[in-house]
Amino acid sequence: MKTAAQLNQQFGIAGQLSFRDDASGLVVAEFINKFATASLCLQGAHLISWHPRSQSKPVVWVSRDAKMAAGKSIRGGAPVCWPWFGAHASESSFPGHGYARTVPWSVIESGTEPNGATRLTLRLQESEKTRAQWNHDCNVDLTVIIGDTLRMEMTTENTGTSDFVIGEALHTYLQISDIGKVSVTGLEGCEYWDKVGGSNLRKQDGAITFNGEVDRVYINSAAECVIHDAPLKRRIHIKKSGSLSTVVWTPWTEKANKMGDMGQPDGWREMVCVESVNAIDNVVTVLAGNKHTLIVEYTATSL
Ligand code: TA6
Repeated sequence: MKTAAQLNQQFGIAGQLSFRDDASGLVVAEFINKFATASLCLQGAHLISWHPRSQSKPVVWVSRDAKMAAGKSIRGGAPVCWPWFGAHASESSFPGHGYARTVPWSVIESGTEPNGATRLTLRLQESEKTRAQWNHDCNVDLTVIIGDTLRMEMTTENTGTSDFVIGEALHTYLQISDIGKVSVTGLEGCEYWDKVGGSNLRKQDGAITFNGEVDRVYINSAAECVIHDAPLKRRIHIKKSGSLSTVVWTPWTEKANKMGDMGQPDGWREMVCVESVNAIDNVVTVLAGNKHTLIVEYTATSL
């Protein structure tokens, strides 16, 4: 693993992108430009925060109780779920949502976009540990572009000689005023697996509103979603490609209290997850020698 000093020398961009050694022992990339500020932990290529200058509050939520530690996922931000989503199909001892978010990633490129946004690309570092859970020849890269829009591109390249199937997600936590005062549109009429109280296939009727735990995997939809947040006088647009599932999740009180890191006592009320996913009916077969890319763009607009 490179030190922050080595990364600054090779990939730092004066006045835009720097790397620091966090007290946790992890390395964090700090972004600052005319559009926004953001931070990203190299472990898991985990975007922790994104705050466009046009917005009074950050758009990506991170728990005030979030802990950073080697091998542990961070509560909030945009966790990378890969190479499976949810529980492993057969190995209960394997981590939920895959291992990508808790292993080291290395920086492979940085740069400035023509409009002044800041770009960083990282690659998952394979190890005996990852191979023990996923024994396929592949590269997994994540590119983040920090601007007035946050763009994230996750590419899986099958460098082997046999096809393989992945489940994946950018499991992003969005900052809102209060879960009881927002709605999510874009998924009207869409079928979803309702994970609350089992797993039942249902159809979305109208906008999504929240008055209890919601944990839904919407399937066969490439739709753009919008979070409508009147108290914060904003909408958050979530536009994706290469993804046919969308997960909408709030733990509500009981689950949040059990999790213990959602920002006691009610930090969970200030976030909703709208995740760009390929899961269940929409897992992806990556043919030998081919690539698959999931792209999502987040934009906040003021009302
Ligand atoms: O995406 C929703 C979900 O699968 C929920 O069921 C809940 O488990 C959430 O992810 C958080 O998972 P994590 O492993 O980050 O605690």
